[in-house]
Amino acid sequence: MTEMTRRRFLGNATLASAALAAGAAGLYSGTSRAADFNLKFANNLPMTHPMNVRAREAAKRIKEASGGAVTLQVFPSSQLGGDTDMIAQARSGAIDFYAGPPVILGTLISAAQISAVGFAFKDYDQVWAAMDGELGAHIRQEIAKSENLFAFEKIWDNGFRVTTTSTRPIASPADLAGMKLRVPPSPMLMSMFRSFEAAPVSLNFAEVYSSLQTRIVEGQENPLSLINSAKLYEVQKYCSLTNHMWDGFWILGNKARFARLPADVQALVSKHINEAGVNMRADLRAMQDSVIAQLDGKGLAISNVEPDAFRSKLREAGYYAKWRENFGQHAWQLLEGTVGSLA
Ligand code: X2X
Repeated sequence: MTEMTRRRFLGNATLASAALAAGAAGLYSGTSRAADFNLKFANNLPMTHPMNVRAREAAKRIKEASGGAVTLQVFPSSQLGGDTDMIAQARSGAIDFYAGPPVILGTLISAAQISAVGFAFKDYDQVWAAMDGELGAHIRQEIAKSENLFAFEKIWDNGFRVTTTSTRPIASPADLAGMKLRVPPSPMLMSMFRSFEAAPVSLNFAEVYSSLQTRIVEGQENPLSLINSAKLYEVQKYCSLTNHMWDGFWILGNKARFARLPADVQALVSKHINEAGVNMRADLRAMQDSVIAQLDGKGLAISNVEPDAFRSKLREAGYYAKWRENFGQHAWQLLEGTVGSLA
């Protein structure tokens, strides 16, 4: 049975005949051969984060369903390099799949960062309506226009970004003035924190913990679940619930490498990657309530902010006008169709 399943996935004629010959000679059992398709998935998140828990589960399901013919190797924690490197590797085909945050993808494909406009999405209902709907489809089309990348249908979740600091809590935009804050390599985040007159420093996530520990920067901004799983509470004092933007991860594939896979392998991989994404969204949502209590228990001083003051400051700084022009009227309308007017 296993061997028959394997054969179904041996779309490549050479491999198929080699397998048949080897099988006829009784040279292998279905479980002892190396995989025929060995795929690599790299990302920047810790092994314990729902992204990697679900990715490993998908890998297991893909292996089982293909009788061992297809393996998906998961490389968490920027093991293959920081995001800037991973994007380059996904583009060149050195890795098959990369979890690309819209904010970082914006360095390459500006249209991809529209989902990260500051204080746009108010809750997850708005996020998934837009990202599983027309706005998401528009963004995937823009990504697919790039020479060598495409995005799977279901975007994965990172979360609503909040701000942690070691020096002072952030209650109003004025508290951000002059603050040395780590942000990902991201035009959108740079633009936003410059509009707040902060001093944003762009660093890959792999360097966040040490840059906070050595106080090269005073703070950083990331979703609560990641602040928890990356243990940033060990090197930060305050956590201000700015919820200044939602961010996720497009699972990006290298076009040429994916196109070389047989159609049934493509379908199998797509199904399990999309399913894993939907499941990890639910995992993160289920964690949301408990994570604040956990971080509080670990000594972070957590406080709320009033978002209106932040939104007004961005408006006054011309932030929304600038990005509306950058993304164009069509895309902006798709965003405002879900979140309401941003002007
Ligand atoms: O680098 C970050 O801060 C992270 C992990 O949130 C992203 O991937 C954008």
